[in-house]
Amino acid sequence: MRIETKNQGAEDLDTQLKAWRHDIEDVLDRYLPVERPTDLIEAGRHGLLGKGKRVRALLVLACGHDLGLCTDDVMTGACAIEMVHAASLILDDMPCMDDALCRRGRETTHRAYGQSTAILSAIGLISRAFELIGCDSTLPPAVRAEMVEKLAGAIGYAGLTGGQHDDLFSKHRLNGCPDLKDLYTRKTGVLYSVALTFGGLAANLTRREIDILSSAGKDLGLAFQLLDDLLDACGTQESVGKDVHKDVSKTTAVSLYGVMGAMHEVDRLSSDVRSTLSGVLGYNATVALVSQISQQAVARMKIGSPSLSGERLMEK
Ligand code: GRG
Repeated sequence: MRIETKNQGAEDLDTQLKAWRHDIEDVLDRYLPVERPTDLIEAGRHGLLGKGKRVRALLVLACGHDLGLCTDDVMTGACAIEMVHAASLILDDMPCMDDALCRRGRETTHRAYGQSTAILSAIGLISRAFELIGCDSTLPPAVRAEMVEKLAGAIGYAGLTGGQHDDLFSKHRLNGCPDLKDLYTRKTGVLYSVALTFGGLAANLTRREIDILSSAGKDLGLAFQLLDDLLDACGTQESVGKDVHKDVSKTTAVSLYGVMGAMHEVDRLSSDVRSTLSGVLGYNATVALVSQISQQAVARMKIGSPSLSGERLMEK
Protein backbone atom coordinates (compact mmCIF):
# COMPACT_ATOMS: atom_id res chain seq x y z
CA MET A 1 0.00 0.00 0.00
CA ARG A 2 1.34 3.41 -0.87
CA ILE A 3 -0.40 6.72 -0.23
CA GLU A 4 0.77 9.82 -2.09
CA THR A 5 1.51 12.92 0.02
CA LYS A 6 0.64 16.54 -0.73
CA ASN A 7 3.33 18.88 0.60
CA GLN A 8 6.39 18.70 -1.61
CA GLY A 9 8.93 21.51 -1.83
CA ALA A 10 8.43 23.73 1.25
CA GLU A 11 11.40 26.04 1.81
CA ASP A 12 12.79 26.88 5.22
CA LEU A 13 13.24 24.24 7.90
CA ASP A 14 10.24 25.18 10.06
CA THR A 15 7.89 25.24 7.09
CA GLN A 16 9.37 22.00 5.83
CA LEU A 17 9.02 20.23 9.20
CA LYS A 18 5.44 21.45 9.58
CA ALA A 19 4.58 20.18 6.12
CA TRP A 20 6.26 16.82 6.75
CA ARG A 21 4.52 16.44 10.13
CA HIS A 22 1.21 17.18 8.43
CA ASP A 23 1.93 14.63 5.70
CA ILE A 24 2.96 11.97 8.24
CA GLU A 25 -0.22 12.44 10.27
CA ASP A 26 -2.38 12.48 7.17
CA VAL A 27 -0.84 9.22 5.91
CA LEU A 28 -1.00 7.58 9.38
CA ASP A 29 -4.68 8.49 9.54
CA ARG A 30 -5.28 6.87 6.16
CA TYR A 31 -3.12 3.80 7.01
CA LEU A 32 -5.34 3.03 10.01
CA PRO A 33 -8.93 3.76 9.00
CA VAL A 34 -11.73 2.81 11.38
CA GLU A 35 -12.85 -0.65 10.38
CA ARG A 36 -14.11 -3.59 12.39
CA PRO A 37 -13.48 -4.36 15.22
CA THR A 38 -14.18 -0.66 15.70
CA ASP A 39 -13.20 -0.20 19.35
CA LEU A 40 -9.91 -2.04 18.84
CA ILE A 41 -8.92 0.13 15.87
CA GLU A 42 -10.12 3.27 17.65
CA ALA A 43 -7.80 2.34 20.54
CA GLY A 44 -4.92 1.97 18.05
CA ARG A 45 -5.81 5.36 16.55
CA HIS A 46 -5.95 6.88 20.04
CA GLY A 47 -2.38 5.71 20.67
CA LEU A 48 -1.13 6.57 17.19
CA LEU A 49 -2.78 9.85 16.26
CA GLY A 50 -2.43 11.94 19.44
CA LYS A 51 -0.09 14.92 19.63
CA GLY A 52 3.20 13.09 19.08
CA LYS A 53 6.26 14.99 17.91
CA ARG A 54 6.82 12.43 15.09
CA VAL A 55 10.58 12.72 15.57
CA ARG A 56 11.43 9.24 14.32
CA ALA A 57 9.30 9.60 11.17
CA LEU A 58 10.70 13.10 10.56
CA LEU A 59 14.21 11.67 10.75
CA VAL A 60 13.37 9.17 8.00
CA LEU A 61 11.96 11.95 5.81
CA ALA A 62 14.82 14.36 6.54
CA CYS A 63 17.42 11.69 5.84
CA GLY A 64 15.67 10.74 2.58
CA HIS A 65 15.46 14.42 1.62
CA ASP A 66 19.18 14.95 2.25
CA LEU A 67 19.91 11.93 0.05
CA GLY A 68 17.87 13.32 -2.84
CA LEU A 69 14.72 11.22 -2.37
CA CYS A 70 11.18 12.54 -2.35
CA THR A 71 8.83 12.17 0.60
CA ASP A 72 6.83 9.35 -0.96
CA ASP A 73 9.97 7.21 -1.39
CA VAL A 74 10.42 6.96 2.39
CA MET A 75 6.95 7.62 3.83
CA THR A 76 6.03 3.93 4.32
CA GLY A 77 9.11 3.29 6.46
CA ALA A 78 8.55 6.51 8.41
CA CYS A 79 4.94 5.54 9.22
CA ALA A 80 5.88 1.95 10.09
CA ILE A 81 8.36 3.25 12.68
CA GLU A 82 5.74 5.64 14.13
CA MET A 83 3.32 2.72 14.45
CA VAL A 84 5.85 0.61 16.33
CA HIS A 85 6.75 3.59 18.52
CA ALA A 86 3.06 4.23 19.32
CA ALA A 87 2.62 0.54 20.20
CA SER A 88 5.61 0.73 22.54
CA LEU A 89 4.10 3.78 24.29
CA ILE A 90 0.74 2.02 24.73
CA LEU A 91 2.49 -0.96 26.33
CA ASP A 92 4.91 1.17 28.37
CA ASP A 93 1.98 3.06 29.93
CA MET A 94 0.17 -0.10 31.12
CA PRO A 95 -0.34 -0.61 34.87
CA CYS A 96 2.11 -3.56 34.87
CA MET A 97 4.85 -1.31 33.43
CA ASP A 98 4.92 2.47 33.99
CA ASP A 99 1.30 2.75 35.13
CA ALA A 100 0.83 6.14 33.44
CA LEU A 101 -2.37 8.17 33.31
CA CYS A 102 -1.55 10.75 30.66
CA ARG A 103 0.19 10.50 27.29
CA ARG A 104 0.40 13.09 24.52
CA GLY A 105 -1.82 15.41 26.55
CA ARG A 106 -4.68 12.94 26.95
CA GLU A 107 -5.67 9.71 28.71
CA THR A 108 -3.40 6.74 28.12
CA THR A 109 -4.90 4.10 25.82
CA HIS A 110 -5.62 1.51 28.54
CA ARG A 111 -7.47 4.15 30.58
CA ALA A 112 -9.58 5.15 27.61
CA TYR A 113 -10.23 1.63 26.22
CA GLY A 114 -9.31 -0.90 28.94
CA GLN A 115 -6.18 -3.01 29.31
CA SER A 116 -7.07 -5.94 27.05
CA THR A 117 -8.05 -3.68 24.15
CA ALA A 118 -4.91 -1.56 24.66
CA ILE A 119 -2.61 -4.63 24.45
CA LEU A 120 -4.40 -5.95 21.38
CA SER A 121 -4.33 -2.54 19.70
CA ALA A 122 -0.55 -2.39 20.21
CA ILE A 123 -0.16 -5.81 18.58
CA GLY A 124 -2.39 -4.60 15.73
CA LEU A 125 -0.19 -1.53 15.20
CA ILE A 126 2.99 -3.61 15.05
CA SER A 127 1.46 -6.02 12.58
CA ARG A 128 0.17 -3.14 10.40
CA ALA A 129 3.69 -1.65 10.37
CA PHE A 130 5.18 -4.80 8.85
CA GLU A 131 2.24 -5.18 6.46
CA LEU A 132 2.92 -1.66 5.10
CA ILE A 133 6.59 -2.34 4.44
CA GLY A 134 5.82 -5.72 2.89
CA CYS A 135 3.19 -4.20 0.57
CA ASP A 136 5.24 -1.19 -0.63
CA SER A 137 5.89 -2.51 -4.13
CA THR A 138 7.73 0.68 -5.11
CA LEU A 139 10.71 -0.44 -3.00
CA PRO A 140 12.92 -3.24 -4.33
CA PRO A 141 12.23 -6.59 -2.58
CA ALA A 142 15.76 -6.71 -1.12
CA VAL A 143 15.29 -3.28 0.46
CA ARG A 144 11.90 -4.28 1.92
CA ALA A 145 13.41 -7.51 3.29
CA GLU A 146 16.19 -5.58 5.01
CA MET A 147 13.74 -3.02 6.40
CA VAL A 148 11.67 -5.85 7.91
CA GLU A 149 14.81 -7.44 9.37
CA LYS A 150 16.01 -4.16 10.93
CA LEU A 151 12.62 -3.21 12.36
CA ALA A 152 11.98 -6.69 13.78
CA GLY A 153 15.45 -6.71 15.35
CA ALA A 154 14.82 -3.29 16.89
CA ILE A 155 11.58 -4.46 18.52
CA GLY A 156 13.00 -7.78 19.74
CA TYR A 157 15.10 -9.11 22.61
CA ALA A 158 18.15 -7.06 21.62
CA GLY A 159 16.07 -3.90 21.23
CA LEU A 160 12.95 -2.35 22.74
CA THR A 161 11.61 -5.51 24.37
CA GLY A 162 14.90 -6.48 26.02
CA GLY A 163 15.67 -2.87 26.98
CA GLN A 164 12.24 -2.44 28.54
CA HIS A 165 12.61 -5.71 30.44
CA ASP A 166 15.95 -4.58 31.89
CA ASP A 167 14.49 -1.18 32.69
CA LEU A 168 11.70 -2.84 34.68
CA PHE A 169 13.73 -5.51 36.44
CA SER A 170 17.40 -4.44 36.64
CA LYS A 171 16.98 -0.94 37.94
CA HIS A 172 18.56 -1.69 41.30
CA ARG A 173 21.40 -3.64 39.73
CA LEU A 174 22.59 -1.09 37.15
CA ASN A 175 26.32 -0.63 37.40
CA GLY A 176 26.55 3.10 36.65
CA CYS A 177 26.59 5.04 33.39
CA PRO A 178 27.76 2.33 30.95
CA ASP A 179 24.90 0.00 32.00
CA LEU A 180 22.35 2.80 31.78
CA LYS A 181 23.60 3.83 28.34
CA ASP A 182 23.44 0.23 27.11
CA LEU A 183 19.89 -0.11 28.41
CA TYR A 184 18.81 3.21 26.84
CA THR A 185 20.42 2.34 23.53
CA ARG A 186 18.30 -0.81 23.40
CA LYS A 187 15.12 0.73 24.77
CA THR A 188 15.21 3.91 22.69
CA GLY A 189 18.31 4.21 20.49
CA VAL A 190 17.60 1.30 18.18
CA LEU A 191 14.43 2.85 16.75
CA TYR A 192 16.33 6.05 15.89
CA SER A 193 19.00 3.88 14.33
CA VAL A 194 16.37 2.15 12.19
CA ALA A 195 14.94 5.55 11.14
CA LEU A 196 18.26 6.72 9.67
CA THR A 197 18.99 3.25 8.27
CA PHE A 198 15.65 3.31 6.37
CA GLY A 199 16.70 6.57 4.69
CA GLY A 200 20.07 5.06 3.73
CA LEU A 201 18.54 1.82 2.44
CA ALA A 202 15.97 3.62 0.28
CA ALA A 203 18.75 5.78 -1.21
CA ASN A 204 20.90 2.73 -1.89
CA LEU A 205 23.88 3.98 0.14
CA THR A 206 26.96 1.81 0.63
CA ARG A 207 27.06 -0.62 3.56
CA ARG A 208 29.69 1.57 5.25
CA GLU A 209 27.52 4.70 4.97
CA ILE A 210 24.48 2.83 6.29
CA ASP A 211 26.53 1.57 9.26
CA ILE A 212 27.59 5.17 10.03
CA LEU A 213 23.95 6.33 9.95
CA SER A 214 22.87 3.38 12.09
CA SER A 215 25.48 4.07 14.74
CA ALA A 216 24.77 7.82 14.78
CA GLY A 217 21.06 6.97 15.17
CA LYS A 218 21.81 4.91 18.29
CA ASP A 219 23.70 7.82 19.86
CA LEU A 220 20.92 10.19 18.89
CA GLY A 221 18.31 7.96 20.53
CA LEU A 222 20.49 7.77 23.62
CA ALA A 223 20.66 11.58 23.73
CA PHE A 224 16.87 11.80 23.41
CA GLN A 225 16.35 9.25 26.18
CA LEU A 226 18.62 11.37 28.41
CA LEU A 227 16.44 14.37 27.48
CA ASP A 228 13.38 12.29 28.38
CA ASP A 229 14.89 11.71 31.84
CA LEU A 230 15.52 15.44 32.16
CA LEU A 231 11.95 16.22 31.15
CA ASP A 232 10.68 13.74 33.73
CA ALA A 233 12.73 15.51 36.41
CA CYS A 234 12.30 19.13 35.32
CA GLY A 235 9.10 19.36 33.26
CA THR A 236 5.41 19.54 34.14
CA GLN A 237 2.59 17.35 32.84
CA GLU A 238 1.37 20.39 30.93
CA SER A 239 4.68 21.20 29.24
CA VAL A 240 5.63 17.57 28.50
CA GLY A 241 2.14 16.17 27.79
CA LYS A 242 2.59 13.08 29.97
CA ASP A 243 3.03 12.07 33.62
CA VAL A 244 6.25 13.47 35.10
CA HIS A 245 8.35 12.65 38.18
CA LYS A 246 7.65 8.96 37.51
CA ASP A 247 11.34 8.06 37.73
CA VAL A 248 12.25 9.49 41.15
CA SER A 249 13.09 6.06 42.59
CA LYS A 250 14.89 4.81 39.47
CA THR A 251 18.46 5.02 38.25
CA THR A 252 18.27 7.64 35.50
CA ALA A 253 20.59 10.03 33.71
CA VAL A 254 19.60 12.67 36.26
CA SER A 255 20.33 10.48 39.29
CA LEU A 256 23.69 9.43 37.82
CA TYR A 257 24.93 12.67 36.21
CA GLY A 258 22.82 15.36 37.93
CA VAL A 259 20.78 17.80 35.82
CA MET A 260 23.73 19.82 34.52
CA GLY A 261 25.81 16.68 33.90
CA ALA A 262 22.97 15.09 31.93
CA MET A 263 22.54 18.31 29.92
CA HIS A 264 26.25 18.30 29.07
CA GLU A 265 26.07 14.65 28.02
CA VAL A 266 23.11 15.44 25.73
CA ASP A 267 25.08 18.35 24.26
CA ARG A 268 28.15 16.21 23.70
CA LEU A 269 26.21 13.35 22.08
CA SER A 270 24.11 15.68 19.95
CA SER A 271 27.14 17.58 18.70
CA ASP A 272 29.01 14.32 17.85
CA VAL A 273 25.92 13.01 16.04
CA ARG A 274 25.54 16.23 14.02
CA SER A 275 29.17 16.13 13.00
CA THR A 276 28.96 12.44 11.97
CA LEU A 277 25.69 12.93 10.10
CA SER A 278 27.02 15.95 8.24
CA GLY A 279 29.75 13.70 6.80
CA VAL A 280 27.14 11.49 5.08
CA LEU A 281 24.18 13.87 4.66
CA GLY A 282 25.79 17.35 4.59
CA TYR A 283 24.72 20.23 6.86
CA ASN A 284 21.18 19.73 5.81
CA ALA A 285 17.66 18.97 7.07
CA THR A 286 18.63 16.02 9.30
CA VAL A 287 21.36 17.93 11.15
CA ALA A 288 19.06 20.94 11.56
CA LEU A 289 16.27 18.68 12.85
CA VAL A 290 18.59 17.16 15.47
CA SER A 291 19.48 20.66 16.76
CA GLN A 292 15.87 21.78 16.79
CA ILE A 293 14.56 18.80 18.75
CA SER A 294 17.14 19.23 21.54
CA GLN A 295 16.39 22.97 21.75
CA GLN A 296 12.65 22.34 21.99
CA ALA A 297 13.11 19.76 24.76
CA VAL A 298 15.25 22.19 26.76
CA ALA A 299 12.57 24.87 26.30
CA ARG A 300 9.93 22.51 27.71
CA MET A 301 12.10 21.90 30.78
CA LYS A 302 12.30 25.59 31.61
CA ILE A 303 8.53 26.02 31.50
CA GLY A 304 8.13 23.45 34.25
CA SER A 305 7.89 23.91 37.99
CA PRO A 306 11.26 22.33 38.59
CA SER A 307 12.16 19.51 40.91
CA LEU A 308 15.02 20.08 43.35
CA SER A 309 17.70 19.34 40.79
CA GLY A 310 15.74 21.36 38.23
CA GLU A 311 15.89 24.40 40.49
CA ARG A 312 19.66 24.23 40.37
CA LEU A 313 19.47 24.22 36.59
CA MET A 314 17.28 27.32 36.60
CA GLU A 315 19.74 29.16 38.87
CA LYS A 316 22.73 28.66 36.56
C1 GRG B 1 6.67 -4.71 21.35
C2 GRG B 1 6.90 -2.37 20.39
C3 GRG B 1 7.06 -3.28 21.53
C4 GRG B 1 7.55 -2.81 22.69
C5 GRG B 1 7.64 -3.61 23.93
C6 GRG B 1 7.00 -1.44 26.12
C7 GRG B 1 8.29 -1.66 25.43
C8 GRG B 1 8.64 -3.04 24.93
C9 GRG B 1 9.20 -0.71 25.24
C10 GRG B 1 9.01 0.70 25.68
C11 GRG B 1 10.05 1.54 25.07
C12 GRG B 1 9.87 2.99 25.40
C13 GRG B 1 8.50 3.53 25.62
C14 GRG B 1 10.92 3.79 25.46
C15 GRG B 1 10.84 5.25 25.74
C16 GRG B 1 11.15 5.99 24.50
C17 GRG B 1 10.80 7.44 24.60
C18 GRG B 1 11.89 8.41 24.89
C19 GRG B 1 9.55 7.84 24.40
C20 GRG B 1 9.11 9.25 24.25
O1 GRG B 1 9.27 9.55 22.87
P1 GRG B 1 8.81 10.95 22.24
O2 GRG B 1 9.25 12.04 23.17
O3 GRG B 1 7.24 10.83 22.32
O4 GRG B 1 9.32 10.99 20.86
P2 GRG B 1 6.13 11.38 21.29
O5 GRG B 1 4.85 11.30 22.08
O6 GRG B 1 6.49 12.81 20.91
O7 GRG B 1 6.12 10.45 20.12
